[in-house]
Amino acid sequence: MEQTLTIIKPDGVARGLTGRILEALENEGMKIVGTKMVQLTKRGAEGFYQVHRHQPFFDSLTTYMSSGPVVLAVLEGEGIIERLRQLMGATDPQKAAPGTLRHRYGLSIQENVIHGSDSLDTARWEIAYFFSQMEIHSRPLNSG
Ligand code: IDP
Ligand code: MG
Repeated sequence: MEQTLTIIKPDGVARGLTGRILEALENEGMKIVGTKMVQLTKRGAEGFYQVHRHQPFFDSLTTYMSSGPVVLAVLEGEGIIERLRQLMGATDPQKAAPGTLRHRYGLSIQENVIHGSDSLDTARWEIAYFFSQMEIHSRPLNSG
């Protein structure tokens, strides 16, 4: 079954939006199969966002992403990668469609409340960056 990684970013956790965002995901039928709160180090954020290392916003992005705790979650379901991206909305909250999480809660193009993997390969890599197999509960207990 397809899986994706989501992150409630430091601005979302700090503003007390964790519950509301997880509820919105579950209301859309997205199944949470792993979750934890962590505070990234600057190095950890740089590793996670290494594809953006040549972008002008890289230093600012990784400073922000390591500025406070984040809530990580692995979501599972058919077409979950694209479904999450749709629910998140465009990177820039000002351009995100009404009803999307970034439109509702995003503060700026950087502090845009939520991350979602953008492809199958990225999702696999991002999930493995943060979660061990034992931390992902994609099958019912006692299923063999
Ligand atoms: P995405 O999160 O919608 O996939 P990406 O282009 O992958 O967007 O960028 C990763 C993250 O980097 C964004 O979510 C946002 O936090 C930050 N970011 C993207 N573009 C800019 C920018 O132009 N200025 C500042 N931060 C940016
Ligand atoms: Mg991206």
